[in-house]
Order: sequence, then C-alpha cells, then structure tokens
Amino acid sequence: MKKIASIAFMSLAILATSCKKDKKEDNNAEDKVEATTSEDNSSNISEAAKEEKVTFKLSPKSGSKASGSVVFKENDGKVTFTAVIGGLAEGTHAIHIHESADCSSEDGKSTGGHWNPTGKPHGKWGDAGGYHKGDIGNFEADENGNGTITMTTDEWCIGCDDASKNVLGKAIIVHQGVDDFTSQPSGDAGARISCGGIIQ
Ligand SMILES: [Cu+2]
Ligand SMILES: [Zn+2]
Repeated sequence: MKKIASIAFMSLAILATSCKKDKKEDNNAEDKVEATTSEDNSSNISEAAKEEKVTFKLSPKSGSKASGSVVFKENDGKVTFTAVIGGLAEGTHAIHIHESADCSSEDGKSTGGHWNPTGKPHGKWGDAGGYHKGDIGNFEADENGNGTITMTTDEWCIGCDDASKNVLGKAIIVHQGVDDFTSQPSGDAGARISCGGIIQ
C-alpha cells in the first residue's frame, strides 16, 4: 500500500513538472507570436505606403469602337502594366505610351509622339539598338475583338522624381496597325484608335 502511494505521488510530481514545463514553453511561444505579429504589421504598413497604383479608361478615337481599361501598379521598384481592350479588329495591334495625357483630339494626335525621355530611336522594348520608354509593343486581338497585354519593368515609376521613368501625365495609345519596330519615329502603326491619359 505504501509503495502504491509513493508511485502515485511520484507520478503526480512528474505530471506537475511537465505541466509547468509546458506552460513555460507556451509562454515563450506566445511571446514569439507577438514579436512576429508586430514585425509583420510594420512591414505591411511600409509596403502599403510604397505601393502606387493608377487606373483609367481607354476611349475610342479615329471613328473606332476600341475601348478598354488600364492599370499601372508599382511595387518594390517595379511597375506592372495591364491593359484589357475590346472593340478591336481581329489581329495584331500596337500599343505605346505617348508623351502627353491630352486625349482631346478626335484622332488622338493631341497626345504627341512616343514618350521618349532618353532621346533614343524607336524600337522593340529591350533592344540593344535603343527604344523609347513608351515602346510597349504589339498585342493580339481575338476573333471577338478582345485583347490584353501586360508587362513589368523597373524602367518606369509612378509619380517618382525621375522624369526618365515617371509615367504620370503621359497617355496610352492603341493603334489600328502593327508596330514594325524599325520605322521612325513610331513604328508605322497606323491610326490611333483608343486613348487614355495616365492620370490619377
Ligand atoms: Cu503609338
Ligand atoms: Zn516608339
């Protein structure tokens, strides 16, 4: 009987010790969670402050029915551009950034030429021979007249102090034709059929 009692006591003691240990570990875990959470919060806040975004519509020009919407989003020093366009003729169309956000004229020419803050020849984006900062390129419209294009680059910014990178105040122009990447100064892409100013 005495033996049983002492075993029971020992078990209790072990149980109590292990409970205490668990509790201590729990406390540590809680501390850790708290520390991680507050770190996460601060990095979320600074990321949110860093992210810039501008969204706008593209309106028909030159008697076309081409319209759409565009998003520019900046994150971690990179800008992602996405355009979704409808009302196009099936096939390949050029899309560029032109130098002024003024879409007031019926032919879209009020936006000026290609945005070219670095004084380079017109070309294919990334080409060693040079290209305009507005030379986005070509995209395809399907049999229903819908097309989409996206690109990400660190050569643009949204509202930064570097005039060779800042896309604000410029325009997106969609063309009836194809950019051949060689004709100067604009790739011989034909009429300007849709226009939107890059303004917040
Ligand atoms: Cu153009
Ligand atoms: Zn160009």
